[in-house]
Amino acid sequence: MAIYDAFHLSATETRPGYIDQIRQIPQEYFAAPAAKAGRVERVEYTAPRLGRPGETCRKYCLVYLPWEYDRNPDKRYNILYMIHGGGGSPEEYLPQDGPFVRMLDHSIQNGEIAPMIVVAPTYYPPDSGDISVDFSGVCTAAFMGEMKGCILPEVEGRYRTYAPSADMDGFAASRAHRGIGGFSMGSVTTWYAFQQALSCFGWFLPLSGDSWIEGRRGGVYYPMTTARKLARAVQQQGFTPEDYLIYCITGSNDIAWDAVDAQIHAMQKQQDAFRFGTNIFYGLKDGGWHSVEEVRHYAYHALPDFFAE
Ligand code: FER
Repeated sequence: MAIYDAFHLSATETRPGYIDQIRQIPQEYFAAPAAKAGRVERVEYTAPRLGRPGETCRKYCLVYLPWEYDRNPDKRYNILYMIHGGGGSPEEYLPQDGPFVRMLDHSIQNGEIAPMIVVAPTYYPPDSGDISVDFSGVCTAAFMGEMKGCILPEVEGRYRTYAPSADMDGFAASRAHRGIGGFSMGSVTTWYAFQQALSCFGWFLPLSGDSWIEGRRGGVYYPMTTARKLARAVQQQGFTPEDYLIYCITGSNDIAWDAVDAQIHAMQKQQDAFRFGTNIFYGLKDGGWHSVEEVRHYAYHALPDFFAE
C-alpha cells in the first residue's frame, strides 16, 4: 500500500476500483477435504505442434468438476480457464485434492463462489523441455489459436457449459458464462485473451503479470501503447465497456509488480474502455510475492464476483 501511495497518489485522491483488502483463504480450508468435494478429470486433445508447421501433437488439460456437477444432470455450468506461470503445467492448479481444489471445494460448499467448472490447460508443447522466458513468451502469444480451435471445442463439447454448440458461435453466445485467468505468464496469456478472444470470454483474472501484446514486459516498457491497444481491441472486436469485467491483482513484493502497476495506471487514462470500479478492479497486496500460493488468495478474493447474473 505504501509503495502504491508514494508513486501514484496524493493522500487525498480517491481510488475507485482499488481493492483495499484482499481476502485470505481461511486456514481450515486446507486442513481437511470438503465434505462435498469435486473431482478432476484429464481431457486429451490434438493440437498443431508449435514451431513445426503441418505437425500435430497430443496434449491434455485438467478439468475440475464441482461436487454438484454429477448430481444435476440437466444443469449447465460457468467455466473458468486458469493458465499456469512460466515453467508450470496444468498441475499448478488442479492436482486432485491440491490446495487450489480445496479452495474451490470449500468456497463452493460454503456458497461463497458459484459452482463452476475450472480448466487448466498448458501453452507448452508436450515434452519440449524449454521453459525459458523467451520461449514461454512465444507460446503464450500463440496460445489463443489453440484455445479457440482445439481446447474450447474439446472441453465444451464434453461438459455441460452454457455453450449451445462447441464452436465459435456457441462460445460467443455464452461468453458471459466463461472466464480466463492466470498467474505470471498465465496472466500474460489472459491479457492476450482480452485482446484476441473477447468474443469467447467475459471475465478476466490477470494475476501477477502484465500484458506483452507490445513486447516483453510491455507493462513497464510500453504502458501507454499497451493500454491504448487493449482499449482499441474492445472496439475492434465489436464490444463495449459493459461486456467484460477484469480483476487484476498483484503484490508489492512481486517481480512483475512494476509492470502490472504501470500498465494499470496507463489503463486508467483509457476511460472509453476501462472504468475503474465498474468493469475493472485492481488490487495490490501489501508484501505479496510472485507465487502460486499468493495467487490462490487473489483468485479466492475475486471469484465470488465472477459470473454474476
Ligand atoms: C512480468 C510478467 C511475467 C515479469 C515476469 C513474468 C519480471 C514471468 C516470468 C516467468 O514466468 O518466469 O512482467 O517480470
